[in-house]
Amino acid sequence: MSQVQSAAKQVDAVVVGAGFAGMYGIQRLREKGLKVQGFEAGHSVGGTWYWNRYPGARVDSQAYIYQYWFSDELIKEWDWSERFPAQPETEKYLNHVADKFEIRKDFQFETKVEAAKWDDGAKRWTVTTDKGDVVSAQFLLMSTGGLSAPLVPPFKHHEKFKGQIIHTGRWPKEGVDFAGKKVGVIGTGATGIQVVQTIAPQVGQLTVYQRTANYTIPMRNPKYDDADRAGLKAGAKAMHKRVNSTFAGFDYDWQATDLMAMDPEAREAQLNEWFADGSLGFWIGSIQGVLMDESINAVFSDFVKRKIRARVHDPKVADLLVPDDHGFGTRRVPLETKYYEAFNQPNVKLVSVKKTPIVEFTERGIRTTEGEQELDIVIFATGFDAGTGALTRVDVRGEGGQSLRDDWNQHGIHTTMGLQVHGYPNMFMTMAPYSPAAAFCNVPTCLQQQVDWIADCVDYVRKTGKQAIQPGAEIENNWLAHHDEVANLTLVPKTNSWYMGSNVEGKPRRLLAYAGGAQNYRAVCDDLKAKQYQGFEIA
Ligand code: NA7
Repeated sequence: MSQVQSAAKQVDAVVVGAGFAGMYGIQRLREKGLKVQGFEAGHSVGGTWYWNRYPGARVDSQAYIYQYWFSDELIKEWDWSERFPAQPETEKYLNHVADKFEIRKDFQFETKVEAAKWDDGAKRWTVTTDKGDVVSAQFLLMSTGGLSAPLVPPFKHHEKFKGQIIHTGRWPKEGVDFAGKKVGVIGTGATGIQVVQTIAPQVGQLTVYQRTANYTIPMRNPKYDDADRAGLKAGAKAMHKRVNSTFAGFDYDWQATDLMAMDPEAREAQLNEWFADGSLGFWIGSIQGVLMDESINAVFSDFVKRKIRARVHDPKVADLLVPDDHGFGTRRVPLETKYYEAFNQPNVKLVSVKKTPIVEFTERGIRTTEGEQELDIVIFATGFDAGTGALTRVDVRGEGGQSLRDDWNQHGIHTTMGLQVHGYPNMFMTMAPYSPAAAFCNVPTCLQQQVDWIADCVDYVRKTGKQAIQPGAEIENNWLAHHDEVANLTLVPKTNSWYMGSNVEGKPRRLLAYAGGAQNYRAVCDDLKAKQYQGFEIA
C-alpha cells in the first residue's frame, strides 16, 4: 500500500453523485455489505432535480414510471399529484427516499470530487475532493449524471453584460423575480421550451433566441385523484415488469400498425390518436419506422409541422418555429404546454440566430446582426456536455496513470455498454455513453437496471475473492462495433444534437445512446452476469 493509500479513509466503494442513480447505488451496495462513501457537490440529494430548479422544470415521463421499484412500502406510501410532476415534487420525492432509507448518512454534501486515481499495485482507487478528503476505495461508482455538466457557449463580450446571467442547470435556490423585467432566453431545447412557456406570462418583455426549431408534443397532464393513485399503485408490479420489457423503458412500446398502408384519413386519425395521448408515446410508442425509415419519418414530421403552424398567429413567426432541417424524433422531442401561444403574445419576440446571429453581449444586452436588444436577465438554456462532461471534468486516472479525458480525446469515447471502460478497473458508471440510459430510455428504468447489474458484479468480485474487474479490449471493441451498427440503422446520426455530441465543439461525433433497445440491452447485461462476466478481465 502506498503512503497516500494508507493515510486515506478506507471504504469499499465511493459513489459520486446523489441523484437517482447514486442514491440507489448507495442503497444496493450497502445491501451487499459494502462500506460506502458518497460525495455530492450540491447541498442535498436530487441530482438533476436538485440543480434544474428553473421555472417550468418538469419531467416528461409519467410519474408512475419515474420512480424507484425496490420498496413496495415506498410505492404504497408516496402519492403523485399529477401525470407529469414539476421539479419541486420530484425533488421532494427523492428527499423522502433519502430520509426513509437513511441515504444521507453515507453522503458528504457540498463536496466536489476532483480526482480519482487507480493504484495498479494496491488495486484501489484514491479519490480526492475539493474539501481535502482523501478516500481509498476498491470500487468507484460514477453516478455523475448524463446531463449535469452545463454548457455555456463562449459568446463574445459575455463578461461585459451588467445584468444577470443564469444557466438553467444552475438555477438559484432563492428563485428569480421576473416581474416587469426584460428577459432573454438562449436555447429552445426541452429546457428552453419549458422556461419560455412558463415565464412568458410573468415577464415584462421576452426575447427568445432560437438556433434550431424543435418538434414537440403537447403535454396532457391531468391531476391524479385518490382513485387514480389507488389504481396505479395496485398495478405497480405489472408496470415494473412492463417498463423492463420495452424499447425505451416506458410503459408504451412500438406498435405493429401499418401506417403506410392506411388511406390518408385513417392515417391522420391514427396519428391524431397517438398525439392526443399527450406523452412521448407519439414518438417511442408509435411505430419503429419513425426512427428508421425516411418516408415514415416524413409523415410524422409533416403532421407535427401542421400542428405547430396552426397555433401561431403570425405566419412569419410560424415559419421560424417549424423545424426545417431535420426529421421528427431524430432529436429529443420535448413535451410542451402553450409554448406556441407564448409567441402570440405582444411582449414575446422570436429571434432566429441562424438568420440574425448573436454578434456579442453588450453592457445592456445582446447585439445580433439585426441590432441590440436591451435585457435585464439572460437565461442560458444551452444544454449540457452530455454523457461524458461530468466524467471528464473529474481527473480520472486508470491503469498506468492514463487520463480518461486524454484517452477519450485521443482515441474517441469508448466504454463497454456504458458500464465500464477498458483500462479503468473497478470503475463503474451510470448514464454513460453507449447504453440506452444515455438518452434513449425513461431514465429511472435504465438507471436502476444499471445499478442492479453493477451491485451484482461488485458482489461477484468480492465473493470470488478477486480484487478487480474490467472489460477486456475485445469485448469493448465488439460492443462499439455493435453500437455503431445499430446506430446507423436509425435516422438519428443524420441530425446534429447532444445525442450526437455535436453540441460540444471538438467532441467526437457518435451516437451517445445505444439504439438497440433497453430490453435488449438488459438481456445482454443479464447474459453477461449469467456467464460470469465472460470477456472481462478479473484479477
Ligand atoms: P439542449 O437540448 O442541448 O438544447 C440547448 C439549446 O441551446 C438548443 O436549442 C441549442 O441550439 C441552443 N444553443 C446551444 N448553444 C447555442 C449557441 N451558441 N447559440 C444559440 N443557441 C445555442 O439542452 P436542454 O437543456 O434543452 O435539454 C437537455 C436534455 O435535458 C433534454 O433533451 C432532456 O432530456 C433533459 P441547437 O439546437 O444546438 O441549434
